[in-house]
Amino acid sequence: MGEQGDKETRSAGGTAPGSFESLTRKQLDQFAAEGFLAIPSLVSKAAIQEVRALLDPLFEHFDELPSRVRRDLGASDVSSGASVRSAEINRPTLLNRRLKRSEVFRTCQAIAAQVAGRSVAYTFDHAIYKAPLNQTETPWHQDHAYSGQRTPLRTVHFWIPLQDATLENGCMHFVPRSHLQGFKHHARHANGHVLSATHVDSSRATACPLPIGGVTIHSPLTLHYTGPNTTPTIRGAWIVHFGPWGRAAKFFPRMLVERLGRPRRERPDARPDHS
Ligand SMILES: O=C(O)CCC(=O)C(=O)O
Repeated sequence: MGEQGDKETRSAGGTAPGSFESLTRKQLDQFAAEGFLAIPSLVSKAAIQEVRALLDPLFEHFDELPSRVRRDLGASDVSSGASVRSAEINRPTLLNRRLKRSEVFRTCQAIAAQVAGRSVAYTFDHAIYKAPLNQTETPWHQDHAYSGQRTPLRTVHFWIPLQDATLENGCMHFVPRSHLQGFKHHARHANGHVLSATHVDSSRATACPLPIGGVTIHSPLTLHYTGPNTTPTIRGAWIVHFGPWGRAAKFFPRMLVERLGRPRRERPDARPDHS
């Protein structure tokens, strides 16, 4: 994990919510240079448990959620009737608005503003619960592939594990500096909603195991991957994106033209509004 494991953070003083800590200059430089950052202790265990208590009930009733918000990223095809392997809920903040008032959300938004160097607002979130003991990996990809835009939006993406994240249960991996190498071609998985970057040199990848309370941050062009969950317990993660202008950015005339000008097959249907 090398320097990515740098624990140095400093207090931001009285303006911040909860246990907010701001990034150091070194961490900001590291993010800009590498395209990702692992922060081993951003929030308390209690703050993560607050999120888990809001997300768990949604996953307990996964089959009853509207089909447009839930997917099994591990299903081999759309018609598979097998038990869910990698359950994804899109925009759980719409299903439980308390998520946006959580300490974790507010802390990540404050950090995103620091990274972006300006105020930011929510653009997208999803949550993924990988079932115990299954072989579902989340393939290498750039989040930008799901956006439907040609120009990457200047968003900041948080991956927030809901327990310790380990090599065994599917922690995050990144290809350092891949955000500087442009947009890669992605192939669509047979199930219709998972995209996978082709020609990734993962020999340079960095794995980012984290204790509970830690997060990783990456940019829309940073190549990333999570491994299968080989442990006997669920591996949960909440993923939240922030950007300048928030969701309004997608509706700027230039962005609309880009989206609508793209051939239908290139537009995302996997994670609506993923940016
Ligand atoms: O949590 C995971 O397994 C993968 C999440 C991810 O890759 C993403 O949100 O882009």
